[in-house]
Amino acid sequence: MPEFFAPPIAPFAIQFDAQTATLSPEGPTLTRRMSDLEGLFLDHEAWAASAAGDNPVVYTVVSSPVPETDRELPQSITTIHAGATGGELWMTKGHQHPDHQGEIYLALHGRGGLLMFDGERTEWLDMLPGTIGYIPPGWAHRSVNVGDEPYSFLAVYPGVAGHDYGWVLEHGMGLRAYRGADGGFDLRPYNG
Ligand code: PAN
Ligand code: ZN
Repeated sequence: MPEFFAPPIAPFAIQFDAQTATLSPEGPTLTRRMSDLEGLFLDHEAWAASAAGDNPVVYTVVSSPVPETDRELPQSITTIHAGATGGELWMTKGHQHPDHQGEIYLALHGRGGLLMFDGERTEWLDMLPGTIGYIPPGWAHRSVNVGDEPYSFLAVYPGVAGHDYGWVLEHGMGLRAYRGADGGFDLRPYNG
């Protein structure tokens, strides 16, 4: 393991390419396939058929080598492929940060949306290359690819943040995004 993985780490530069959505050096990459997204799409049968079929990669998350520890500021690039399951656009699982930490996203490539839910209020931000989306403390967040090519964004978050995925399974996200007419998309209530 390179020395800079262990805190405290020394200053260093990361080469960042917005077009290819890559970081160098890079840390671990997480790959989420359809089978990893159980309970998230409203159309469970469509999800199950896809997960049991070709089980496509829905998104990947490549991390920088900054550790997820207190006082560090790790970064990652998420790339969500274009697609829909039961009409619902491909998306990340979505999570809440347990101690209500804030986060910023910078859209890099493609067309996306940043859905946020604080348990009562829902917000949707259109994310086009160059858009910074601010996620205030206490807002669960999920990203959606609303286009027909991969959607990539950079995330920067406190290393102490942690990821609570159970919160979204319990509370939902307020809205869901569906493929619409003429290349657009529709936002509908979470439960149908
Ligand atoms: C992002 C997300 C990333 C994947 O780096 O973790 O987009 O989404 P899920 O974690 O919901 O699967 C972030 O918000 N980090 O805090
Ligand atoms: Zn987050």
